[in-house]
Amino acid sequence: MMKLYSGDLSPYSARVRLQIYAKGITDIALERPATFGTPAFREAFPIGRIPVLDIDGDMMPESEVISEYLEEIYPTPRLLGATPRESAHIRTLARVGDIYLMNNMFMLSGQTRATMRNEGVIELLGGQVVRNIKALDKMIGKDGFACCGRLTLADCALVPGLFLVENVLPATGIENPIPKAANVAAYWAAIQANEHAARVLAELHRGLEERREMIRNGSFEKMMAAAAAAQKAADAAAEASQA
Ligand SMILES: N[C@@H](CCC(=O)N[C@@H](CS)C(=O)NCC(=O)O)C(=O)O
Repeated sequence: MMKLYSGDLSPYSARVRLQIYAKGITDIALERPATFGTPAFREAFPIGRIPVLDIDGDMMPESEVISEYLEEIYPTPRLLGATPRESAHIRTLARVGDIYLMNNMFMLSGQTRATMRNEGVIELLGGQVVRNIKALDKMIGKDGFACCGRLTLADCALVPGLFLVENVLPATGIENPIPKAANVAAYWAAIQANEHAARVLAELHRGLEERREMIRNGSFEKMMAAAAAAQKAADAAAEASQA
């Protein structure tokens, strides 16, 4: 049985989970990797990030690559287009969700903690998010879906991206730009009623609450410090063994 290494709060994992739910796939186990955040995880998975699809021991990283692979092996219901041009448009919108929203938001997320705050980083990455929401406003579908009048891989990437913009960006001090982007706001209100989107959004909210509790009680800061120290020691040991 295939496994998807995933986590509630991981937006990239949520993107693949939304695809799995929308396709009705039941033979992929969802698991949080026991070694996530440790040198052992980075040793096993060089990029060191989730999601990873475990195909009987063959490890496939990167959410977009996993999504395209799942589209090929579970072709129905199809979350790409009915024509090559439609598929290209779906992929363009998915890239807005991935590169222009999620990536900037993921890099910004540490900035919500006082110990990490750097105004230059917030201005740079937050400015990109605001600009990209304006771009999305000119591209997004007006019938409750990102495009094509049905759920596609574009929605799979945009839903977790917009979740982060709404719920994490304001904690950096930047106002949520979604309400001022009328088409994005209408899409965002509508897609949350989709049962598959609602399911991943509930998981993302659960993950965010757990993270916020860990930040409040100090255990997140301790966990991050321990992970950084363990990685530094592992890197030093690897360097020494090569010398
Ligand atoms: N480009 C990657 C990004 C994945 C990613 O950044 N995952 C985050 C969680 S959402 C992660 O595992 N971060 C761990 C780390 O940065 O050490 C993808 O599309 O899968």
